Amino acid sequence: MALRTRLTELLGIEHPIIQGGMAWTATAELAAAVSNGGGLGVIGAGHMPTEMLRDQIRTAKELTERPYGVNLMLLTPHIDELVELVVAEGVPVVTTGAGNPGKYMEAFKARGIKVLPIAPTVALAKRLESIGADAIIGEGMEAGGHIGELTTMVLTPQLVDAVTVPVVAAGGIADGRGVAAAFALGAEGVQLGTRFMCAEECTIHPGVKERIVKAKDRETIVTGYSTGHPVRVLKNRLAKMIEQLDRENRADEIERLGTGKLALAMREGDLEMGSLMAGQAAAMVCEIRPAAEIVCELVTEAEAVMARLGAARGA
Ligand code: TUI
Repeated sequence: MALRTRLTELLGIEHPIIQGGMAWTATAELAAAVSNGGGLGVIGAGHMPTEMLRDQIRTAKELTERPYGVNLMLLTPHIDELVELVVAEGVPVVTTGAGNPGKYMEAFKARGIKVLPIAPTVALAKRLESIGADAIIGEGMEAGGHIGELTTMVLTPQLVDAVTVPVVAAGGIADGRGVAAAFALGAEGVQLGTRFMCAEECTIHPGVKERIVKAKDRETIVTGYSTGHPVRVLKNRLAKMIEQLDRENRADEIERLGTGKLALAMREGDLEMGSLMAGQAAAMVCEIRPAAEIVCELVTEAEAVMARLGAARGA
């Protein structure tokens, strides 16, 4: 089974499946497991101290011979230092989120690093292509964490029409049907976060995995619109408190209340006062499985869907 596209060619991977680089969640262990399964595993740098990211990169290098990536969250205050580190370590692939990586593009390219920025709009995608992005990850607002305004269904085909580099669809994809749908929209790869949170190798607190497995269709909410950085999370006590502050436009207090809460959820398993960033696809994640099995199942299912559609057309 193989879905070969310009993305698999570009990254030197077997399957066009990228694992979202989730802060406090996507550690070297998860990234290596996804890469060993033939996808692209990605370490989520988030607000990680530089030394910790160095350890994570070195661990990934020990655990896999295959390409892997690092996601850089551009809002982090010490981003310059993190960029310097990934360049020095020669990380094969960088994905970026929450901003425009333009300032760092030259440094990445000079080291031969493939750059896949996440873009929530067509305008930003075009700008990023013009400064050398190797592919664009279009993330719809079904995704977890920090999100844009457009849905995956609407964003993906517009990106495909607007840029010539490969487009990767993200947001709301949890199974092979979603992969096939993304391909139907013209994407040449997909990125999944929430599904990989429930990989066996994902080192988050087991309580969070259980919450995702049990999640129903209306379990997530978007909070923090008043801060300019809306985030999708699973509903809990913290989300309700932030929702109230949002209504009162108390952005400063939301920032204060939110500090450290992602780690509180993912590392300590505080399901009520932690920030349970996850996408709408949580409702479609029903089990905890090894990452390589998830990658394999996504591809096998997607191929079956596409074969079925092809057969239906021919009938
Ligand atoms: O980055 C994400 N998801 C994230 S980052 C994160 S950590 C965080 N915590 C609190 C507040 C903010 C972040 C949790 N989840 N996804 C990729 C993504 N990037 N979604 C949206 C964007 C984005 C937004 C604006 C990318 C570029 C952008 O550009 C604005 C501009 O033109 O500079």
